[in-house]
Amino acid sequence: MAEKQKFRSGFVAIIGRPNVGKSTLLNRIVGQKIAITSPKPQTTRNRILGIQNLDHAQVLFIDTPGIHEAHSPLNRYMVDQARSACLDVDVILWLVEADRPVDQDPMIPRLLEKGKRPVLLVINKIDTIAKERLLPLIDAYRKIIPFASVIPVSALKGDGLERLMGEIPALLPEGPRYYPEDQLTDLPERFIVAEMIREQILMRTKDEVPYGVAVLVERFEENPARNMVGINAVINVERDSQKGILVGKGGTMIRQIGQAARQEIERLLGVKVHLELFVRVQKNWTSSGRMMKEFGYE
Ligand SMILES: Nc1nc2c(ncn2[C@@H]2O[C@H](COP(=O)(O)OP(=O)(O)OP(=O)(O)O)[C@@H](O)[C@H]2O)c(=O)[nH]1
Ligand SMILES: [Mg+2]
Repeated sequence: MAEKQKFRSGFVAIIGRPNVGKSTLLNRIVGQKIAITSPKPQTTRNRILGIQNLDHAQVLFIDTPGIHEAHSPLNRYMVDQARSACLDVDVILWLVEADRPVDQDPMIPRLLEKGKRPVLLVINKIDTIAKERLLPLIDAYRKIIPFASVIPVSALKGDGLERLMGEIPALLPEGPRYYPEDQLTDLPERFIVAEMIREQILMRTKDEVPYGVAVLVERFEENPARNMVGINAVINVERDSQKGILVGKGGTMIRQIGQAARQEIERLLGVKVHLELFVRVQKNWTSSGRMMKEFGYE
């Protein structure tokens, strides 16, 4: 008679350079949009937990900000989030892009060697390259550090994910189901709402504007009788010029952001949403520890 399969659980960090597709992968795995994504680097600023519930395992994925040379306090905070995530997890997924040469920067390999955890190299965006370019790339990466596995995927299209998912549970320790089976994250709804507003700003602005924005939900009021939620959020920017851009001519930009964000939030919450946005200038907040803390980057 077959022995009953042991239940396994543990943490898996998803790390890599900015923009390689970490958050896209997390959303794919969990099957719901938890983390915002964008074509711009440095989209994710916090650690984001995504829970995958299987019959025989519960895998706790941690999406992290992209690792980069950080100069401002906000950027240092972001990189710290990623670094510390590597220290107390059971498995690390190092995500790289198939359409780029091997990253020669030793920052990530050094971090991985420190962690002493099994590392899976996940080569993402294979939908963008010809198949024959893959093998030389894998060989080149294998020269950097040893990997438990190398798995080519397309987080966008879903290719290779079954293999990736199949390999992870065996690398986790025996353990309990830490979260109820229907829970997909530990993030408060307010946080995800603020992120969805920031995502719309990332999609519509350029240059330094996306990097100078912090969104804070100040009111989140459920009205069950009318089956709706009222939300007030403040978009904090660093400079008057950024406020001008976000408000737009006659308020067109802020209206567009609000409309698009509201639709996303309604999908998330499953109820009608009344969303009001305010733009406020908080001079140079990305350099102020006090203001960063206030905006949730502590
Ligand atoms: N073609 C292609 N594009 C992808 C794939 N995965 C992600 N992308 C795109 O890559 C861009 C960055 O994706 P994100 O998931 O935001 O990347 P990230 O690594 O979380 O970025 P940061 O949070 O800034 O570190 C987005 O435009 C995604 O649509 C993929 O498999 N194929
Ligand atoms: Mg991200």
